[in-house]
Amino acid sequence: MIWTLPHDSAQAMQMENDFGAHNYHPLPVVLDRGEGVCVWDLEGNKFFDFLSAYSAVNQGHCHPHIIGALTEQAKTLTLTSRAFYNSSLGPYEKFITELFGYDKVLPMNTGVEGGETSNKLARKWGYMKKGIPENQARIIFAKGNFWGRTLAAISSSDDPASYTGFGPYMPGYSLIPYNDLEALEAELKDSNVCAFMVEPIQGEAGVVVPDKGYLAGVRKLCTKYNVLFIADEVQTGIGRTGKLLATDYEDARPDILVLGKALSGGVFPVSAVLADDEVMLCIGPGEHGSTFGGNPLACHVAKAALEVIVNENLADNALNLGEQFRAAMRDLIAETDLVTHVRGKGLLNAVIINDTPDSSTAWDLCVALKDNGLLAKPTHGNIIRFAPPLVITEEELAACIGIIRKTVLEFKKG
Ligand code: IF1
Repeated sequence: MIWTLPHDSAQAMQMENDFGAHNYHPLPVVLDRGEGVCVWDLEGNKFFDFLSAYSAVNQGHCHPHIIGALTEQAKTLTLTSRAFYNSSLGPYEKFITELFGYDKVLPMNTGVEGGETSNKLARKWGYMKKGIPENQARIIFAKGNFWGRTLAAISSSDDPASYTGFGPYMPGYSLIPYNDLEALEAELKDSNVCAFMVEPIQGEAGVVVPDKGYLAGVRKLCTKYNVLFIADEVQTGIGRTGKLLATDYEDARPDILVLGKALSGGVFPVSAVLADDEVMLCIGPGEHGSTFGGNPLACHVAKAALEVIVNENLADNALNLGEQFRAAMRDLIAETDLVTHVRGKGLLNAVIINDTPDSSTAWDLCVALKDNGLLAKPTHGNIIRFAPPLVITEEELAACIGIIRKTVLEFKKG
């Protein structure tokens, strides 16, 4: 077999089409290099990255502190499996549990494995500590949720594009409307409910921000009915929404915290589930894990990625520049009927396009943005998510706002 370097973007796209599964519909651009807020395609064209690999690259592409940790550890020891101890895992576990304020962490790799782990922990806690009859444990989710592509994750989805054709589905899962405390309380009265899993802001649903007080209300109701509050902060965590965690905005400390994506700065698949002993010790030796979970390389990468967030005050930067971005979008809304609404927190924002969800307008606008040097992608039809790396400067943001304004004001619907 031969490694054929594509000589241009057209050939690279053709190769993906010929030899890769067709499980995505990417924007027609072939990225070849990244640094900070910017990426370059094979022809050397430069783009501002306003997707950040779905909030996995909060620290900016190829951050030197993270790459340094990666390369150093890669030359030392990458993977031992958990059949043995390793000299990196304990220090990392101490570091991350102290940073987020939990007794313990269970290290995994992808965000969805973190979600699966949180569901196993909740069920086990339900049987061992809440006295739920065997195999009767229920977990409640919010409509519009997205926590990955596994059979359990799609079993909790109400998006036909996620679950159609993949049944039968995981039993013991129920859905309620997002941002609805009455609907939540009605479900929690069932003593077989062991957990409520929710995103503090729904990312894939289109950056849906709940009412102020919703998360505190979830916390209060879960405490009242002895149900575990699982916060899926895979996309909203690690500084993205202007605080270290989106649940930090309210008195809403989760019983189980799920992290992923920017936990590694987009350098390596790293996820983590944090909980206190009352929950975490319900899983004993040999009951859960993964080959790569807690590997030395991931420990060093994640520690460096978290150091960047804290030492460079990236949550504060997200808070401040997010305000500037939404203010600029509100000004733009006043000048055109193409854009009707902007919403978000920190640097997790979305703009609503004035067209039907099944129209191609949002997609066409993203292609036009690409042609003008900014990468973004629609989520659910007429909503465009704008989420740059948190290292973006005021000057870079101003330039990007200029590109978005120019593109929107010049855009002619197809
Ligand atoms: C794809 C979406 C975003 C997530 C939340 C868990 C996970 C995700 C809140 C699972 C992953 C990714 C998956 C990726 C695209 C992206 C995505 F469009 F699919 F829905 F961000 F909104 N919780 N989201 O957002 O983490 O297993 O992927 O590491 O599937 O194309 P993962």
